Amino acid sequence: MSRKPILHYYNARGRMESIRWLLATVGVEFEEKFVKTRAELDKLRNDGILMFQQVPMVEIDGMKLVQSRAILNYIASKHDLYGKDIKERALIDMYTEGMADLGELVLHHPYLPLGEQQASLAQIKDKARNRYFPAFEKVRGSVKSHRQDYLVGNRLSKADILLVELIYYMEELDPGFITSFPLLQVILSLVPTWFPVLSSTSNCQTWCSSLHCSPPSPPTSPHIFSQYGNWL
Ligand SMILES: N[C@@H](CCC(=O)N[C@@H](CS)C(=O)NCC(=O)O)C(=O)O
Repeated sequence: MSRKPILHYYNARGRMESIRWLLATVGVEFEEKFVKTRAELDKLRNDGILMFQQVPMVEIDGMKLVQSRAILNYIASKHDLYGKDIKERALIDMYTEGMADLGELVLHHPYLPLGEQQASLAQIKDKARNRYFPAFEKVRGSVKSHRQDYLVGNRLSKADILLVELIYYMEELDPGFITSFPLLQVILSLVPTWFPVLSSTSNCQTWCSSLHCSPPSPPTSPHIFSQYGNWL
């Protein structure tokens, strides 16, 4: 039996959270080793296991993978969340790169000096409302006319999962945000049907507790990045 993946990152969402979402969705249990101090990060670096001296790092299938997108792609390929052919894969990449562009703004927002946060929040809301989510709503509209429940093709892909993650972040930053995008709002109600792992209560608890936010309801806890100060 293969070992559980081990996730090395801060006790925060950050660049690891999407990886947690994919693993949790496909029902793969994982261990977390939180990097709690600068000295712990330096130790990982000095041990030579962080190729670019950065986390996330995931020990999986005998590899020590870094670069969050490479890790996501590996998990998506392994668990059939990456489309049925290269055209579907191109669409999945195109959509998830858009999500990542918006996600970068969301990721950096809590680290900004307080004086810059208001402008950053306004920029995030503007780009989400006027650039990224209208585009995803349009995709959703076109697939809905084909009576499909997924962004790409006729099966769940990492694009669906990462979109749901992003919706939760936007709801946290801009409560009620998703009501402006009714077709995307429907996706939230479909989440339990996508994830059979959610159908039993115990699995649901495992799934939810393995994530820093708690689907299927939007997260409400304060953002935990703040406790890591400026050594990240
Ligand atoms: N492109 C990398 C970026 C990784 C990254 O920026 N990691 C940060 C934490 S979120 C880090 O390790 N920063 C310390 C450093 O760059 O020295 C990825 O997506 O994994």
